Amino acid sequence: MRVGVGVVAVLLLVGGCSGGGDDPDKPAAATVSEPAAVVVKGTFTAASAAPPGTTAFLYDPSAVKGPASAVLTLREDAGHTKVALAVDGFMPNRSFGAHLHAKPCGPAPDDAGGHFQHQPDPAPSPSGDPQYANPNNEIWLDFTTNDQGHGQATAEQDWELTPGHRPASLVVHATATMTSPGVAGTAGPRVACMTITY
Ligand SMILES: [Cu+2]
Repeated sequence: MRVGVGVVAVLLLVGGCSGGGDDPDKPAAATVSEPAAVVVKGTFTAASAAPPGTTAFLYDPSAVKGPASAVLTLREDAGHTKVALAVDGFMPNRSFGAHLHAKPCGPAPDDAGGHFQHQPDPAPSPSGDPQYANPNNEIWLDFTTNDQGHGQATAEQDWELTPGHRPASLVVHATATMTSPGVAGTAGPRVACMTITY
């Protein structure tokens, strides 16, 4: 089932309630099988000291200025996927690369695997082919922080995520994402990672 079905179900439920009182037999919105939006929040923990169960790792302490956190929102809307990222606590006035990756985060930067791709590149990973490693086939969320270390980014794709094929993590990289053949999609070392839980 596509995540978008959940959005439709919630809208119908809201519409049905507008004409009269609440029907006690009607299931609450919370029982809809899939959420309208997935919101993931995390505070990055130094990977070297991360306890078991950690879902947001910091690999490079020089990328942040004090405690750093992220909020990632994924929303399906009429066949489109809308993703929003907001971060705080990163080094001010600096550009970072950011992408959604295929695997969950772990203590090692490479644990998150390669980029999530809507149409997977048939070539061995990592994919540096711009035909696949581009912001229409992947989800890129590069951001530049302000004076306060706050950054934000949005991306919109004309395809939907499905439970069988969707990203598992957000990875923040040290530099902005490159687009040239051979290096397309690369953005320097991985500085932080947050696992996406659906
Ligand atoms: Cu990446």
